[in-house]
Amino acid sequence: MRYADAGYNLEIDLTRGNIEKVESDPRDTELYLGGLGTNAKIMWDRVPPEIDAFAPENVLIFSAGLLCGTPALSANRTMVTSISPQTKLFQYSMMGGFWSPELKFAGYDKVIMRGKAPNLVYIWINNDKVEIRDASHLHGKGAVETQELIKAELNEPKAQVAAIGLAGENRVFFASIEQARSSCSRGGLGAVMGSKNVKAIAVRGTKNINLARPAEFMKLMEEVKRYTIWRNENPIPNYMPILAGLGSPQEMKHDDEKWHTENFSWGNSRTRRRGFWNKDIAEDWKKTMATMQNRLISCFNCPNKCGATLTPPGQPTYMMKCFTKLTYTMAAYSDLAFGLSIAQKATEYGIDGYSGPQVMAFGLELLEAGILSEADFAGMPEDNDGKFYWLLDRIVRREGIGDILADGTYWAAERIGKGAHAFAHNNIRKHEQLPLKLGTMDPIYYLLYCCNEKATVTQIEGNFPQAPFATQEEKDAFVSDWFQCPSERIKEVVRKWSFKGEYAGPYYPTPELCSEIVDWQERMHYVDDCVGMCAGMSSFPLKPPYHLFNYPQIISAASGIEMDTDELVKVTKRVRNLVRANNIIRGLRRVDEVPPEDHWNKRFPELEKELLDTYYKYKGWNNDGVPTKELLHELNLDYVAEDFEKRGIYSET
Ligand code: MTE
Ligand code: MTE
Ligand code: MTE
Ligand code: SF4
Ligand code: MG
Ligand code: W
Repeated sequence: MRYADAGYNLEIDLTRGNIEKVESDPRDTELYLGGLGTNAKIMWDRVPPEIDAFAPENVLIFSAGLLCGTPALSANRTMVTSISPQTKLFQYSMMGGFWSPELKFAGYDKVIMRGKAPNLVYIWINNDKVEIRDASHLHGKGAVETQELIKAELNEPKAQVAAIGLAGENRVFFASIEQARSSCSRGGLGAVMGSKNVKAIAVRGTKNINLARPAEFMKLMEEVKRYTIWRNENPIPNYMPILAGLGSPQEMKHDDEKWHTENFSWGNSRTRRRGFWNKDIAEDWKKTMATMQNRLISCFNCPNKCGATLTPPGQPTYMMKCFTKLTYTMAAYSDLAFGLSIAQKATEYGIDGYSGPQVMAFGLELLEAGILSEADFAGMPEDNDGKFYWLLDRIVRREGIGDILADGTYWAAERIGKGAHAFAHNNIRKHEQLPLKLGTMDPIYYLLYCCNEKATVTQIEGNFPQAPFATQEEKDAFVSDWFQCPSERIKEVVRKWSFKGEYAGPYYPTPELCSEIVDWQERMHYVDDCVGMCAGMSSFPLKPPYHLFNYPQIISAASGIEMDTDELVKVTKRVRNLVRANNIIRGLRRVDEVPPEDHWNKRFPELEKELLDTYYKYKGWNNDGVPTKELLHELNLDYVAEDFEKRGIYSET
């Protein structure tokens, strides 16, 4: 009997229309847990680096995590994995909501798609009955609309549907996949789905997932629940309200946007607007939110409510959360009402709320600079908000200038030439980043920006505070009940870390300490992305209910896999290196691990070099960022080392 795992994957060959239910290898679950981990193994085995993102040979995987479908609070993430059209690298995006528990209840851990359907289809998984159905009547339908249409047509109101919109069908490089209140947003996986002619995947399941030691598991969950309630009643004092409690950043709950609007950049990540936030704007935006917001909502089996349903006047209702609240507003130098209204249309089209607005602002900047001409924008309205609506329509249809912008800022600049690359200035690995531009370099951010394998979300949010606490009392108080922290050294950093003096950035924490902190933050992200846990209960907030010291028992009681903290850390290392290996064979090297050049006004080239050197060494990678043979051997990844050897990767100078 399999525990926690359903034990079966669905293998779908879209070209032939062939569907197989295939038993998975329990040894892979032990080695890679599930979700991101086992996805990375499948990608490694099946998709060599010569395969383009849109080639039929590329594989697109929708995976539940190991704990999804168990009663574990907030275990609801679906990890979607493929090759990204934008970065040309291994991409994983994820969505919460309700889809992956439903897949587990239907009896599967993953849906693995290869090939390309001859015409637009959707997949309908109803327990043991799986069909590929015609979707020609859904051409051009919205990503949210499609979910409702499919449920109605199947007469299955309880089915969970993940769908693409027009942007995905037209292979916009930043097309998303939308599901309920969730979105698999970054890196253009919606375009990969579109390239396979798959409009949606609907799933309904009514089976159970087995637990290895149910009584023990439920006892552990009681503790998680108790601590979650306590932690939500006790937000971290003097910390940004959106990050002081649990969950993903609480943008739907909080109205005060002074910090974002004055510290993040507006337009195409250009202008910081000091002194922007005032009483009138605060009142206006508060009113907008009060008018449009219906209620706060959760994902499957989660006590938090990070999302909201919104109804902009005269528009359909949609779901929103986190920082997408502000990206359109700030890209267009407009107000919140505009941002929330255009986001409804963009969600229906299915585009990433981070890249989308920046790409539009980038287009307008090129027009202003004379690199693009009026003729390129023929027909565009005069008013500011109208320009963005117009551009959105052109991009998702790939019409005129929209066809070029639909490739994202990096590839658009490549096509436009004439110095356009200088305007694509906010990318990591060819992909738009959040428009955050800061004064002085921060060494922890630096490493996460450079080296994070999920380059589309920096994952800077983590169990370590984003800034020092102001007073010694606060520092000591914070550390006093920090049982989630794995090392005394890291606690010592929080006790000492200050805004000024000997223990201020960028030289403190030292590169060695930064490596240790970043390694811990990453580890937590990798566990979450393998077991399908929401980061909002684990790797994102300070002092979360899930951590390195209860995770091993929870995973073990659920799956029956022998596990302690050391073993769990080893698994995360294995997965992290396997994900990286997928990128190394696609050419990723040290030269690619750079933050946007103007991310900080003040840079420290020597310190930056030392940070990267130290971090690589800490990780067991060579000076070019390639995992060494010794490390790969230690992690049971000899097959990766052999492949690197064969490709001549170790003999490069
Ligand atoms: N959970 C995991 N495991 N991995 C992640 O990257 N991102 C968080 C949160 N939970 C994240 C995660 C962030 S920042 C947000 S805004 C929400 O998930 C996004 O929710 P969605 O993907 O369901 O839309
Ligand atoms: N794009 C759309 N369409 N909808 C969203 O909710 N969330 C943003 C961003 N882009 C969002 C979006 C947020 S808050 C985060 S953290 C990232 O997507 C998450 O990226 P992922 O889904 O690729 O993990
Ligand atoms: N980048 C930095 N430097 N710091 C952050 O906290 N958070 C990520 C992303 N990139 C983050 C970041 C996530 S999940 C979101 S949704 C957005 O930035 C907004 O994060 P914030 O609202 O905490 O600033
Ligand atoms: Fe969803 Fe928020 Fe719960 Fe995460 S913490 S599962 S984003 S409601
Ligand atoms: Mg997502
Ligand atoms: W977010």
